[in-house]
Amino acid sequence: MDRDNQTSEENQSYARIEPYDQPAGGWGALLSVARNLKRQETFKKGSISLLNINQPTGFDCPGCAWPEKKDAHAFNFCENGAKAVAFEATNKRVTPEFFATHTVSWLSEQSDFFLEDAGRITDPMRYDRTIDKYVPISWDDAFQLIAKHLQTLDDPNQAAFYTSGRASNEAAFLYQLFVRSYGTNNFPDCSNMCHETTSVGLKDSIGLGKGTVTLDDFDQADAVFSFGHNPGTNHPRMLATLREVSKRGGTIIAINPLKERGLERFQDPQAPLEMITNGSTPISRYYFQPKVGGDYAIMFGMLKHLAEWDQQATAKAQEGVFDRSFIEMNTIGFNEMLTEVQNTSWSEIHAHTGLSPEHLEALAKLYRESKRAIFCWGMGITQHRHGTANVHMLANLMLARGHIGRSGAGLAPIRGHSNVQGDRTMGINERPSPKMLDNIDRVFGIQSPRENGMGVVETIKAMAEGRVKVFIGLGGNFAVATPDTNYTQQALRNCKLTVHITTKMNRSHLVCGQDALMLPCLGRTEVDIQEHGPQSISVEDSMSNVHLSAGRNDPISSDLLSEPDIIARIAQATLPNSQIKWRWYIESYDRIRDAISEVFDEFHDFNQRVYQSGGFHLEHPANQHVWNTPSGKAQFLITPISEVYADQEHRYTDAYTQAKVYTLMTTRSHDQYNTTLYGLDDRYRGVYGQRRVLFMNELDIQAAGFQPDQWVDIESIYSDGVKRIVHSFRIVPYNIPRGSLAAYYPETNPLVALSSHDKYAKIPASKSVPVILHLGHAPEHFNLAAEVDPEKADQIISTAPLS
Ligand SMILES: Nc1nc2c(c(=O)[nH]1)N[C@H]1C(S)=C(S)[C@@H](COP(=O)(O)OP(=O)(O)OC[C@H]3O[C@@H](n4cnc5c(=O)[nH]c(N)nc54)[C@H](O)[C@@H]3O)O[C@H]1N2
Ligand SMILES: Nc1nc2c(c(=O)[nH]1)N[C@H]1C(S)=C(S)[C@@H](COP(=O)(O)OP(=O)(O)OC[C@H]3O[C@@H](n4cnc5c(=O)[nH]c(N)nc54)[C@H](O)[C@@H]3O)O[C@H]1N2
Ligand SMILES: [Mo]
Repeated sequence: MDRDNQTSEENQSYARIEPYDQPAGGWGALLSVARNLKRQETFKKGSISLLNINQPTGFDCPGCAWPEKKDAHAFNFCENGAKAVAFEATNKRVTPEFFATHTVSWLSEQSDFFLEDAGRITDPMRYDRTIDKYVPISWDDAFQLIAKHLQTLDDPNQAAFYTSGRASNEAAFLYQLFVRSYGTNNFPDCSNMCHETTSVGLKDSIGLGKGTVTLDDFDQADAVFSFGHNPGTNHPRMLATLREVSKRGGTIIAINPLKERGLERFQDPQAPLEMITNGSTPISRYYFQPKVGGDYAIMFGMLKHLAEWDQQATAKAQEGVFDRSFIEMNTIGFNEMLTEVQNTSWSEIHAHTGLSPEHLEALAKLYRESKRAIFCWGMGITQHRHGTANVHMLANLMLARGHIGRSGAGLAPIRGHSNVQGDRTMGINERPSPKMLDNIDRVFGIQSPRENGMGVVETIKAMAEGRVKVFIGLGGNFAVATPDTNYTQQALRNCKLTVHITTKMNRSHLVCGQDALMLPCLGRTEVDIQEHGPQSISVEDSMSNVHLSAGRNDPISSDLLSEPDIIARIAQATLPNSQIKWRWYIESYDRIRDAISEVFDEFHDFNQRVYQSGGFHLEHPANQHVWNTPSGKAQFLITPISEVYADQEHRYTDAYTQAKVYTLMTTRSHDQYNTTLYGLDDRYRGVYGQRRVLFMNELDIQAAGFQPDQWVDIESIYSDGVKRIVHSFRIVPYNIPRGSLAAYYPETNPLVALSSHDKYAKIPASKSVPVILHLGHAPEHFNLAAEVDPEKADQIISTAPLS
């Protein structure tokens, strides 16, 4: 059906707000899987693929980085993993004929949903500016074009090489080897928008920027604290683990401004009894709703309570609260930290938490009472101007009670992309360690550049200022995932060449440099056949388990190359005098893995170990109380509260001193994978058929003189005075603390100033955007913005493009 034929009535009746009273998972999840497979015309193929997800001989789910259960049986996937697979394993194809009928200008007018839903790209394409269309190009010509551009730059640092976290270890390793052989460390990475604060913060605190727990620890923990992540949507397989914790009497404590359904109740689609009886398992026993950005003050307050209780106990000659012998043997900075905590008044702490003093004390007590505690966290902790400080504080709390290196306890950052952690391990890092560079140089006889390169924020600025002229993206959707959309897209257009190695079309491919290429690659679900036969790739999950992944499906087109192959061919064309036998590595990926084991000690006997069922685990040295920090000890690090929250002062510009400034978090709906939209519902939050919604506290709505359902424009306020505004968001009354707002990313990315980021890790502060609201009106595309009934799955659905 043509979408223009839909009556607006039909659309509006589907676009609705309807609170969801069911648990997360359950029949709703199964129904959604079936619908999504149908929509992608993949029912048969998709179902075969689903059985192979996360199996010892199958492929790694591209959905998230949550580890697989060791005793994987028939199913080891979830609703949103199934959507990710269906989206990749679709039968829909974007062919040269498609591009011959559509100009890039026309495509740019279409929604992000339309672009990606069009299907898999089948052929390498080059942008032809004279006709404003993508036209086919041979692979060889494409590689020559890249080579020509890279060879004619004045300085290798004028090129930047982006990685999105789905790239395999093998692809990532070759990519960094090529880029360093070429001569730069410019590795902007999706991690720069995601868990970089974790990587930087944990490296400072415990010597390595990774989590310390494994799945087994969840079997022994007595308390699991969940700070700022939404497993029901983003890591649904984690709910099965949390369900087990809850069932055996462990305490789960959620700290989240939004009441997320997955953190409240879960019906496990793989537990027959629960499904048949329509039962569910409560997840969190305690749910604390701080204001957005309140976590730092909360953790600071927890420490202050612990310190006071410790003093009281020792005064009575009772056992203290802190693990003094652990602290003595393993750490530095404890007393300095305590002094800072003691010198900070309760009123200063309470001003920023958004919790009542009683609730804060109760939370601290829960932590004090736990003998084996796990801290989990996600974007609610990392994507703040004080994200690294947040991570330091998580580590402080854990170290103070000796919870690191103890079974059933430790730090569990919940990573996003399925191999984002592995890409970093493989050397995708703009600030590489000298040791790694020395190893690479020794093994390959090259001279890696020693100066640090650029991450995402610096790269955007450099492109805008003409200092970076070639942008190459290994996956991802840089133009949409990054902050300050208008500025960023102009920066990309400034480039001489933009290249995207990709499976599906997205907006980044339409924001072209003078020259632009789209290079289609194999996806995870597809078989990758090279000289020595079918190849596997490897990935590292959120808990440092490394294992193989091999697709089974026939490739969607005979003209696709694998990611490692594309990288090797770019390298060969660009560096004709290189001593590295690029294409030789592609004949068998075992050779890439052998090379990896020569560079990284922890990957010794890589091939031998990774072919064992389930792969192998990379030990975190901190669990053996080995601290690879400058001091050789774990480090307590504290930032004064006044410094953390000082940036709030900069929000007010003269023109707006009278306006109420809210803090907006930009977050994910249930029907999206980052910039990929699967649909327009956010089931657990009761939103259907639309995405331009703004969650707001009822009292704030009243106080501002607004009404539910009213349309508003959102404007962000930064001291640089640049006007950043997005139009036509519908107010949805919601259980969210006063002063805090929530809306979906990426529609709100135009609001996030590039300069607003964590000081150390430079992650854009996309969870704390200072905004004011203006009265608005329904979007022009409102009829299009309404999704059609999902039962009519073959219909086109569309959202308005980014403003
Ligand atoms: N289906 C699906 N799966 C995904 C993704 C996806 O888009 N779709 N994305 C993948 C990626 S790359 C990532 S990084 C992860 C992201 O997974 P999450 O870390 O869950 O990311 P968000 O959806 O942004 O949700 C952030 C959560 O933090 C809360 N929050 C916001 N601000 C604050 C705050 O100041 N304090 C606290 N305590 N909480 C806060 C929000 O209410 C929300 O529950 O998921 C991965 N998995
Ligand atoms: N405001 C705001 N902004 C954010 C966030 C937020 O919470 N709020 N979250 C941030 C986070 S956590 C992240 S990780 C980033 C995500 O940033 P990115 O990783 O850049 O974005 P994705 O949307 O995951 O990329 C999707 C694209 O990847 C391509 N793709 C999919 N599979 C493959 C594959 O197998 N190979 C290749 N080569 N390409 C493939 C497809 O073309 C698809 O369109 O966004 C960040 N931006
Ligand atoms: Mo992420």
